[in-house]
Amino acid sequence: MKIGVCCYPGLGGSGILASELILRLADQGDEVHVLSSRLPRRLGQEPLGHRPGGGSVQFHEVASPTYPVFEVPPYTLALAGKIADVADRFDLDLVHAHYAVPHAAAAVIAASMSELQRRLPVVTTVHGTDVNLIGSHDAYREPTRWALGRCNAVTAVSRSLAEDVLERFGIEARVVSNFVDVERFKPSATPQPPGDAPTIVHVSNFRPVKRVEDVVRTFRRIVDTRPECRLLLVGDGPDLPAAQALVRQLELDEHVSFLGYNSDIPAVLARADLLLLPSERESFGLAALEAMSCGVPVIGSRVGGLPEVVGDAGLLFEMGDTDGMALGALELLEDAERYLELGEAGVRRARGRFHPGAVLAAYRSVYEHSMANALTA
Ligand code: GMT
Repeated sequence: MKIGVCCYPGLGGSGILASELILRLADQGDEVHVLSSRLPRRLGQEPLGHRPGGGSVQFHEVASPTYPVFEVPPYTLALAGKIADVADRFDLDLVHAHYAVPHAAAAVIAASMSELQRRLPVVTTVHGTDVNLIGSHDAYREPTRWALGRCNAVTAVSRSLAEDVLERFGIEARVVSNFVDVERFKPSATPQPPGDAPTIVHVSNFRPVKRVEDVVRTFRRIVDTRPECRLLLVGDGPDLPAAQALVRQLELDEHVSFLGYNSDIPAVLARADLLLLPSERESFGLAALEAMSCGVPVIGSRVGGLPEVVGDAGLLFEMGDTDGMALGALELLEDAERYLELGEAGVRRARGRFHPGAVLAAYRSVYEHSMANALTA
């Protein structure tokens, strides 16, 4: 198949998931054309062009030229133009947009612009805040509803998010969950209970929905009982300064390290003892799945798709219940048997229902249906 994929290039989960999907499609023989404002970070770590399985990955940069009249360059228009151009030049079979705002609208406009002899099918995967936060903002809600309604298929990364799309936009989405690269994210050695100085990790883009300050508060409670614990904060984003200030205020400097984005996340997780994810929203929680795949139990909030992902591989609490999370973490750190059970459950779930093979097959079936229904439309 010849597939165009548009996604955000940063280290957000939607860009990571899109990149992992792109690489796997190409490794199964597909010709994949990536459209984004810059090369997605995850793709930058891999050789592009021809891939071992006979397929290929080509990157097409979407430039939004500025002009003195513009206060903000119109990226959606530039993206639509680029998708239509690539579709016509390479005779694309389909476009897959990741994160609806504004990729779904750009892809739908491109499908109308394209000079292909047939209609270009559009599949959009919604990832979370493109539906229940920014996508529901007055400025974006109606264009997003319009665009999703014109896609040949809409997929959602969890049941919880599919319910949100139905409730907010009246659109049925098929659930195709995210997956994890179980070869990169794996336990370091034979599973062991935490040692004398447990390492707790949080990985995120430090946006307000992640409640990074709750991570620090929860950790403070843990350190009150287990002063030898360490916290590694991985990632970067707007709430980083607030997190740094709270670490100083709660006198945790000696216990906390800020690792930024350039750390080797699979290696950090493989050495971790617990992952903390106390988010306000989480349509899926890719960081939780990555930790589970490494055998690391998750302590988090019971929101959105997190219960579907974590299942019996962690302990979830009411959002904001930092005391509960701290107590849960302390209990697990003390109970080797239960700790190992949760860790094994995580590895089992990651290698079962969240295995790349199963998810890829589901996306292929969505692509085939979309191509068939575009022909009859
Ligand atoms: O929706 C977002 O905030 C951005 C998006 C991203 O690009 O990181 O995150 C969402 O998509 C991820 C991949 O599907 C999910 O793992 C995250 O749970 C989801 N974030 C939220 O729902 C807050």
